[in-house]
Amino acid sequence: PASLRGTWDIISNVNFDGYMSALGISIYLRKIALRLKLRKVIEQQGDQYIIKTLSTFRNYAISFKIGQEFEEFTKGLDNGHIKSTVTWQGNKLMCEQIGEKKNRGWAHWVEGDKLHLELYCDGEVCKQVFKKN
Ligand code: RET
Repeated sequence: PASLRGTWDIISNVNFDGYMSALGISIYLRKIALRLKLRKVIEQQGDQYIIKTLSTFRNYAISFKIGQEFEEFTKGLDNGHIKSTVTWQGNKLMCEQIGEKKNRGWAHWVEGDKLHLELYCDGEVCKQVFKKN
């Protein structure tokens, strides 16, 4: 699959509010989050990845190895403790996040010069698209 590496800036964001509601994020924080221009910075060396979500308000970063479960604390999001595993499913980098919330996870993939991200939680799907910076 195409490399996800690089700096990516958001160009569309559908149902971020529904996803954040499913996470149990307060209306106050959701209003702030909805206004942010998110940036993804993805670093990769072999099977090792770092994915940073950057904004003027708050940043969030995860670091993982493909196929290896890791403990994720979603600090500043819903502050949940989850067990996450990232694998390739075809051309998609998929994460399963096991914890208190049902059907939680995400998928990242590249199509042309765009990075696509779907965020899942409890039946809600948020779709974000980023263009290469
Ligand atoms: C922000 C601002 C504060 C409130 C919320 C946020 C959401 C961040 C999310 C990050 C997802 C990161 C992923 C990384 C994996 O590769 C923007 C920090 C709720 C949803 C999927």
